[in-house]
Amino acid sequence: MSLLLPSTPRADGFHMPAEWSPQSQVWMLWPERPDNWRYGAKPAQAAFAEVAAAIARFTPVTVGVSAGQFENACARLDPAVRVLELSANDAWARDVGPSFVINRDGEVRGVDWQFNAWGGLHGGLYQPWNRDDQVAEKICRIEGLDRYRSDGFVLEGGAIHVDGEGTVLTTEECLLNRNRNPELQRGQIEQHLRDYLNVEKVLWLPQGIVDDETNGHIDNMACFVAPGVIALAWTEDRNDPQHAICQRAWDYLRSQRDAKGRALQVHRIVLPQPLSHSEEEARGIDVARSAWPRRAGARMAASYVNFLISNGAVILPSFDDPTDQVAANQLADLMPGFQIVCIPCREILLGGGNIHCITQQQPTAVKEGTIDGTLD
Ligand code: KQY
Repeated sequence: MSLLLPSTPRADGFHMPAEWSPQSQVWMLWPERPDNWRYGAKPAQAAFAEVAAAIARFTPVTVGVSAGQFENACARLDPAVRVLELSANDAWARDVGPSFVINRDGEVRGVDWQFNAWGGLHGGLYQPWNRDDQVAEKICRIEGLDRYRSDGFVLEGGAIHVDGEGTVLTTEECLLNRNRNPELQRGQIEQHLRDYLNVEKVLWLPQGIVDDETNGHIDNMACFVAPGVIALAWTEDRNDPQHAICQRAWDYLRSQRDAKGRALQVHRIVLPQPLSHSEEEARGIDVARSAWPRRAGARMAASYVNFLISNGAVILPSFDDPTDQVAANQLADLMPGFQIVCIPCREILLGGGNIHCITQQQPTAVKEGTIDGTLD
C-alpha cells in the first residue's frame, strides 16, 4: 500500500539522507524520445546501459521503460538490472523520481515534487510532461512507500543536494527563476525546503553551469562529498564566463557555515574544456516543436560534478577530454575509500544532463541503534 500523506516530512520526523548513506537501489528511466536523443536514442541507450551496469556492481538498479521499449531494454541492459514497465516523457529519474526520506525507525517515504519540465510554458524543455509528473507516485506505489506531494511547489531533484545533517545546497538561478514558483518569495521557498527535506540551513549559490538548460541545477555545479565538505566545479580560464560564476560560488561558500555550525571545506573539481554539439550530432535529433531545439555549436553544460555516489562508489562521467583523469584523481583524493568508476557520457550530455540527472538513489531503511536494520 502507498498512502498520500497530508503532512510534511519535517512534521513527521523524516529527512533526506546524504547520498553517501547506504542505498537499497538506484532508479533509472530508459531514453527513447528521438527529439532529444540522436538516432532514435540508440547511442544514448548504450550509454545508459553502461551506467546501469556500473552502478549494479555496488547497488541493485531498477530501470523504468515504456511498453514499446520493454523488450529492447531487457535485451540491452545487464541481466542484473531489474526492468519494469513505467512510462515517462523522458529519462531524468533525478528530477521526476521521488526524493526519498527516512526516519529513526527505519522507515522510508517518498517526496513527490510537482514537476513542470524545467520551466513549464516559460522556457520548459518539452510538453506535455504529465507522465513525468506521475513517475514519483508510480515508484512509491511499486515500492509500497507512503508519499508526500508538494502541490503548489515546483522542484526537481537535481536542483538540491543535502548533507543529511540539516543543510541543503541549491542555486538562485534555478529556485528563484520565475518559471518555477513565480508566486513564492525566497523565504517561502526556503520554508518548503525545510518542510520537505527537514533541513535547517539553505546554502544559495548564485548560478550553475553556463548554458545549463535546467536553469543552473546544483547537481552540475557543486555537491557535498562528506559533512561540511563540498566539491565545486571550477575553471581557471578567465576568458570563460564560467570563471566568474565559479569564483562567486567559491567566495560565497567560503563565507558560510553549515547547519551544524561548521565552516565549509570547498574543493575545486576541474571542468572539461567547453564542449558543444557537433553538426553530425545535431543532425541526428528529430526536429519537433514540442521539444527544445538542439543546434550545432550550442555549448553543453558538461561537468564532472554530475556524478552519483552509491554504496562506496563514485560513478563519474568522462568526456574523452584530457581533464577526465585530472577530475578522477581529484575525486579519488577527496573521497578516499570510494571506488571511482569512469563512464564515457558524451551521449548523455547531448541530452542535457549527466549521470546524477539520470539516477535516483533509494536509501536503505536502518533503525537507529541497529546495524544495517537488524537488532544487535
Ligand atoms: O540536471 C538534471 N538533473 C537533469 C537535466 C535534464 C535535462 C533535460 N533535457
